[in-house]
Amino acid sequence: MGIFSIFKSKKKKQNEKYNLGLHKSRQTLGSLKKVLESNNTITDDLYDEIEEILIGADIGVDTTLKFMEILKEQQILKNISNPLELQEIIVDEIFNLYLEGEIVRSDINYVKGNLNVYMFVGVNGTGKTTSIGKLAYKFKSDSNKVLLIAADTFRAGAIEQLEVWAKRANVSIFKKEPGTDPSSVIYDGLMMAKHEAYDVVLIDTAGRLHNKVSLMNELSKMRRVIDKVTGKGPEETLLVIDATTGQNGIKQAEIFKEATDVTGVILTKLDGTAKGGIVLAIKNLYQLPIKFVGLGEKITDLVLFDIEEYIYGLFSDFFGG
Ligand SMILES: Nc1nc2c(ncn2[C@@H]2O[C@H](COP(=O)(O)OP(=O)(O)OP(=O)(O)O)[C@@H](O)[C@H]2O)c(=O)[nH]1
Ligand SMILES: [Mg+2]
Repeated sequence: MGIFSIFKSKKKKQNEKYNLGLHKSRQTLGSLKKVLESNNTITDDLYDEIEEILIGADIGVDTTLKFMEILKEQQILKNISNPLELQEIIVDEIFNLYLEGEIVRSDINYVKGNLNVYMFVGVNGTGKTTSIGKLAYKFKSDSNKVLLIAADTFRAGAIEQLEVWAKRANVSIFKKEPGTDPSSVIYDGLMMAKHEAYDVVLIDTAGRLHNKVSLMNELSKMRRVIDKVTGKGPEETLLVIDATTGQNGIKQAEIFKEATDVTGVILTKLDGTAKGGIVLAIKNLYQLPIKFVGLGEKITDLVLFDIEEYIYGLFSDFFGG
């Protein structure tokens, strides 16, 4: 049974955060339903319209073309002539496309009783600091002792911004003077975390993109420091990507992926875009799991990525939702 039938038969209850956070994207992809309804037969024109909507939702040209091939294949295979029956194939195949031969685990690497270190990287303004604040709150709510390390010593105001989040989440922060070498802040912060038996350390880094070589050098220096203090690398290095920046934005983030060992993606501002298809583009482009999505600006608006909730949120009108 495909995911479509499961949703349909279970009359799945909608996750409110996904429902609200995806309302803009639902308007774009939701127009698929109207297009399917307004056609009596399946024609090349209908396929062109579907393709246009998917590209407009930022699924990415390559992924869309791949998807369209699958859709046409399945239509022939299943002998479908009523356009509305394509709904089921669309939903099932988007699901399959995301899962394709992949690490789909979206939960975060975490070992109770250990010092768990998470590093956040990405282009400036993508939502690194905000996501750290939200995650700190999550970890704290799960009874962890949490420390934020202010290793963005570059941008004016960055340390203060992290302090505000530390207060909101009611967690500790380790900071030094602006302009200090980020690796030395990380070293001292981690030493403190080790001695004071913290469970979780979240490291904020600067988002500037100067040039690739110096970015690489700086990020590998940070990792060496983490290795040295903890005897292992970070549990996760999370690449933070802004969903509203579209295909160009995600291309920029590629530099970070090349510069360091990224283990997963946090996709922020999904609530601010009608182009929620970017989830599939990232998967296709980076072959990285999306671990969390930002669905708003409140401290509780960062949720574990769940492909089923995502697809249900996008296509709820297919299910009469
Ligand atoms: N609507 C919405 N806004 C978000 C989300 N995540 C972050 N933002 C906003 O995005 C803006 C930038 O966020 P920051 O956390 O400062 O981004 P950053 O990556 O730390 O930026 P730099 O430190 O300059 O590199 C802020 O105004 C946040 O409120 C989200 O999921 N939804
Ligand atoms: Mg920041």
